Amino acid sequence: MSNSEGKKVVLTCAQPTGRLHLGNYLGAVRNWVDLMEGNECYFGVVDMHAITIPYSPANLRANVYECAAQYMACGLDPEKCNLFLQSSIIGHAELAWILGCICPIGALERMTQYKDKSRKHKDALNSGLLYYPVLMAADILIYDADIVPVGEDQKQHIELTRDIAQKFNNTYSDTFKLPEAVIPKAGARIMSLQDPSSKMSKSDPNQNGTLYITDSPDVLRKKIMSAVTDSESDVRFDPESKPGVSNLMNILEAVSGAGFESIERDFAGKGYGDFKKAVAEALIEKLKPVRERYLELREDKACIESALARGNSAAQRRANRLMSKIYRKVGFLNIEKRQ
Ligand code: ATP
Ligand code: LTN
Repeated sequence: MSNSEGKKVVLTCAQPTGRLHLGNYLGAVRNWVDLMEGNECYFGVVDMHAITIPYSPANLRANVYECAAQYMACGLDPEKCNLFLQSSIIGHAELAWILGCICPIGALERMTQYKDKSRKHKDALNSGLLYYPVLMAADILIYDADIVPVGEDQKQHIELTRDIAQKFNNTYSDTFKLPEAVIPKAGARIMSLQDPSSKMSKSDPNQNGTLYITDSPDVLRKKIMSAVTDSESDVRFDPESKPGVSNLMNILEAVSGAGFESIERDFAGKGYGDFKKAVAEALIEKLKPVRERYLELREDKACIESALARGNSAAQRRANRLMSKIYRKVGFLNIEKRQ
C-alpha cells in the first residue's frame, strides 16, 4: 500500500500518435477505468515518446487533444484520476538522464519494440528510439507507482524498469519501489484483422486491419466482415491454425464477457458470416457511448485543457517529492537560484 491514504498508486501512459484502436481500448484504457475507483491514478499522454519516430509538430499538437478526448470518452474521469501531459512535468527527462547513466546499452538493444520500430524507421533512426524505455522507466518511477496496467507488448519494458530500479537501489540505497505490470486476461493482445500474426496497430500500413474506437458503425462493420479467416467454416479457438477466427473470438470475449466455449457452442453449425456479424454488432453496441461522448468532447478544447491542467498540477506535486530525494542521493547540490 502506497500513498498517504493507503491507496495504491497506478500509473500508465499512451502515446498521442493517432486515434485509439481496439487493442489500446481492450488491452489498456478500459482497464484503467476500472482502476480509478479506490486507487490514486496518474494517466499520462506521453508526447515526449511520440517524437522518437518521424512526426509533424502540428499533428502532435492535434493528437494530444485527440488522445485526451478519447481517454475521457472511454470513461477516464478527470475528477477521479490525474490526466497529465508528459512534457508539462519537470522531472521525467531529468530522471531519464540519471537512469540512462546506469542502464546498459545492451539491455536497450534487446528490446522487441526497439527492434520492430528501428526496422520500420531505418532511414530515420535516432538515439531517442533506443533510449525510449529509459524515459518510460522514469515515467513510472518518478511517481513511485505500485501498479502499471498495460497490454502484453509492454511487459518487457516494465521488466526493464524493475531492473533499472533495482540497480539504482543497489547503487545509491533503497529509493524506488519495484512496480508491478498488470496485464488483462482478455484483450491483452488484439491482432490485426488483415494480418493476425501482427498486433493491431495505428501504424499498420493496411488500415483495414485496425478498428478505431471512433470508427462509425458502418466502418466497423465493413472492416470486421472483411477480416481474414481461413478456408474452414467452424468457429473454434485455435490461435495456431485459426489465428483470424481466434482473434475475432478474443474480441467477442473481451466485449461481451462470453467465454470461448460458449462462443463455440453458439456458433456451432453456423458459418463465419453469422459469426462476424455477431462480433460487429457486439462491438458497435459497446463502442456506441464512447463514440458519442468523443464527438461531444472533441469540440470542447477548454474542457480538455482544464482536465490536463488539473492533472498536471497533481502529477508535478507527486514528481517533485521523489525528485528532490533522487537529486540528493546521486550527489547533485541544491543551490538556490537568486534574481
Ligand atoms: P501502436 O503500436 O498501435 O502504435 P502503441 O503500442 O504505440 O500502439 P500506445 O497508445 O502507446 O500504443 O499504447 C497504449 C496501450 O495500449 C499500451 O498499454 C499497450 O500495451 C496497449 N496496446 C497497444 N496495442 C495493443 C494491442 N494490439 N492489443 C492489446 N493492447 C495493446
Ligand atoms: N511505451 C508505451 C507507452 C508508455 C508507457 C509509459 C506505458 C510510455 N511511458 C509508462 C506505461 C507506463 C507504449 O508504447 N504503449
